[in-house]
Amino acid sequence: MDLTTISDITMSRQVLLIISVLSLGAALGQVSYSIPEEMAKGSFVGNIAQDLGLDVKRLKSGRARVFTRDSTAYIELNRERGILLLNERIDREALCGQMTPCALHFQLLLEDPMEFYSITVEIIDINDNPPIFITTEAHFNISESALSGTTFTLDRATDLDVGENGLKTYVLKPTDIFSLKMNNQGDGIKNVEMVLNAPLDREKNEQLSLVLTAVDGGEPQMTGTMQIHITILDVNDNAPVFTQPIYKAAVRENSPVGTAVLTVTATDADEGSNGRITYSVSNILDHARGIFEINKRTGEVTLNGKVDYEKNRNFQINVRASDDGGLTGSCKLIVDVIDMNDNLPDIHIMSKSNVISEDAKTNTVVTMINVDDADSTENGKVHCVINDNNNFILKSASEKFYSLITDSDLDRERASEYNISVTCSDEGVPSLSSSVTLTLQISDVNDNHLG
Ligand SMILES: *[C@@H]1O[C@H](CO)[C@@H](O)[C@H](O)[C@H]1NC(C)=O
Ligand SMILES: [Ca+2]
Ligand SMILES: [Ca+2]
Ligand SMILES: [Ca+2]
Repeated sequence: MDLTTISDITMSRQVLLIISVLSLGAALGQVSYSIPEEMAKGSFVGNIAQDLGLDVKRLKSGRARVFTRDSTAYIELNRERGILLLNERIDREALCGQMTPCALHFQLLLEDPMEFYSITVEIIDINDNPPIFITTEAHFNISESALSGTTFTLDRATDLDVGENGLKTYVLKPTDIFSLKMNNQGDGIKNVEMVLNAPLDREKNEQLSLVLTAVDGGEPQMTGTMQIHITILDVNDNAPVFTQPIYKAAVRENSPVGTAVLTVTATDADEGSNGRITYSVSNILDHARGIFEINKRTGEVTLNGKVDYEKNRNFQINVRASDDGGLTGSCKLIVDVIDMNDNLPDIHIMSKSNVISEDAKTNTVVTMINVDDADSTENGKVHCVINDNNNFILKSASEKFYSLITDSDLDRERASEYNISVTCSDEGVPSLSSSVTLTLQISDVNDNHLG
């Protein structure tokens, strides 16, 4: 009486005939058949007359018929041929769901004398249902900082078939970032989870797509799939980075407040506020304080004070870029000041004779002059000249030093006083110049004899 001995489901029918020891006179025996589901109406089920050892005439005379307690008569008796036929196509899933074995139980009744035989027809499952996911798309939002080993529960699939034809396993692809973990929960139902195996990086890959496939164990195998869409959520894992570590700029001295110096730029790979940059001046020496201003949104550096080449020829400013999450990057800004010709030559009389004797010899030094110009290069190169070229020479000792010397004999009687103007000009364009006037008295010597 063991139906589980029916092992080969590809064998469409197999008969077990058991003649029971009778307890109630009329019940004579039991016959079992097995047929696959989904056979067409009219298909042969079993040769009942032969299997019970009954003559077809006896079937006729006994008005043999099939008796079922429930109303559906799936199996009918062909009395003329003594065989059982399928009266209606059977869907095992509709008839038994997940119950196994799935069998029809009915009796063959005969009259004169009254007899009955119990007949069992087992309906063998065929693999006519694929595994199915209720929802075919799943969406996950996963932080890029999620740790390896984090698990995410996936929806299970169902397969209406039973046994080997039922759901067997799952496959997740691709396998580089997530793997699949199935926990058998004891009742044969597998809990499916995907496990993170590799670090995520939103900046490299913001969307991931995977396919979960459920497969059954039937032959041929059937499958069902679910798309898994993953959005990687940003965390603030990138600091702002300047496009250059050092920026160089030049600004003319005396440029007005508001003059643009240059624009620094930093980028941040993160998203939204994690990537929104605020620029600021982070570290500035006293001499540069207040002279430069940075636009915190655009990074444009402008002049906010006066730059004077003669005071500072260059500035070094540290600029910081901060994102809203508090990460920072920095760069250095070196600003050279371009000299403008804004200084007059400065004439300084080092020593001076106010009076000179008229018999002083040629080449007598009368005055020593030091001239300086705070500007640089051409703007600071100075040449001095005098207005009197007859009696005096302005002799250059070095670039910055001049001596005024006598060039001829002086004669008080001709001129008792000289006003010598010294003019010093730089080579700037336009040139700037300054002048001083030296007044020199000629002292008398008794050189005119009365006669
Ligand atoms: C993922 O995040 C988006 C945007 O914040 C949201 O609209 C969506 O509902 C989230 N999805 C899930 C599955 O949490
Ligand atoms: Ca089936
Ligand atoms: Ca199946
Ligand atoms: Ca990020």
